[in-house]
Amino acid sequence: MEEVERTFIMLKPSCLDRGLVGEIISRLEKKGLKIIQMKFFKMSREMAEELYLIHKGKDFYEKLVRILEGKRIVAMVVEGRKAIEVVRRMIGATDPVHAEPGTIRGDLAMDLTDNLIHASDGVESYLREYKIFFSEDELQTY
Ligand code: 3AN
Repeated sequence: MEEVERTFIMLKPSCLDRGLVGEIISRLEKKGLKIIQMKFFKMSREMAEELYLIHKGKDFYEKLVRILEGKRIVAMVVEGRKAIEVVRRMIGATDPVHAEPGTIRGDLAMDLTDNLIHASDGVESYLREYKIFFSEDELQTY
């Protein structure tokens, strides 16, 4: 397949609290993305800080890290044609108020900091982010 790439996705703790894990996985699968790896993690402070490294020092940083620290998340790597762009479009704008209906945040979220889901915004972010959660071995396809 042409331009096949991978992206990293994290379902934030509110997805688990609200029982939205299945709904979101279902949307990704129905779109045609292939789930390469998926795991539950209890997020440490260090993992949260590493994931949101670029936001360190911003006024919402501490709140962002606290939403994740000590809580359970679902981390996954999905694959497909232009997967990074496809998933970002499916997720919608960062602020759920501006996210279009039909997108995950547009349909299912209200809060800006706790906006349900994270996905890599480019190849460089993907390469940095998946390594926080998965080893290269785990991403071999069988
Ligand atoms: P996205 O998740 O859409 O890539 P980023 O990378 O700009 O957005 O921000 C990372 C996370 O930081 C967002 N998912 C959201 O939880 C939080 N965030 C971003 N901007 C704000 C803001 N202005 N106020 C509060 N939280 C924010």
